[in-house]
Amino acid sequence: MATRLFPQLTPRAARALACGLAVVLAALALNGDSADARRQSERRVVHVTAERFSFTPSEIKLVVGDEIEIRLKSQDTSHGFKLVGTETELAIPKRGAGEASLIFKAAEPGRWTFECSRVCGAGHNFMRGVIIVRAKEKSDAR
Ligand SMILES: [Cu+2]
Repeated sequence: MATRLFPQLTPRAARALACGLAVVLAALALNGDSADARRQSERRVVHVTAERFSFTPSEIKLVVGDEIEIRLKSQDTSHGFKLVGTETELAIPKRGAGEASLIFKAAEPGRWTFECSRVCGAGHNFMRGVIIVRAKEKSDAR
């Protein structure tokens, strides 16, 4: 009897254990998914002010997977925003004439320089900033 019972119990116990593991793994995966979804739905808006001859902030720090909206406005004359090495370039209207906006997706780690693309005066060539994207770490999981 014992020899028949034992082999019957073992697969059931194994199945129960496997089920428990699967549930834990599924819960982990779900947490990861919902955290990502939450980050996407709460797309951060970064306000950047352009002014002779700087951008404020001039450094934007992101983590891979982040997606932000950059809203640019000027405190004086019209400026431009060019993401060096890309096709991205837009005009920033002069003060009081509205904002320019773009979406930036941090797909991979790296540094992206941006600069003013509209000659705005003597310090125009120094008018730049950088977007720094670092790799996602386990401690970033929320
Ligand atoms: Cu300029």
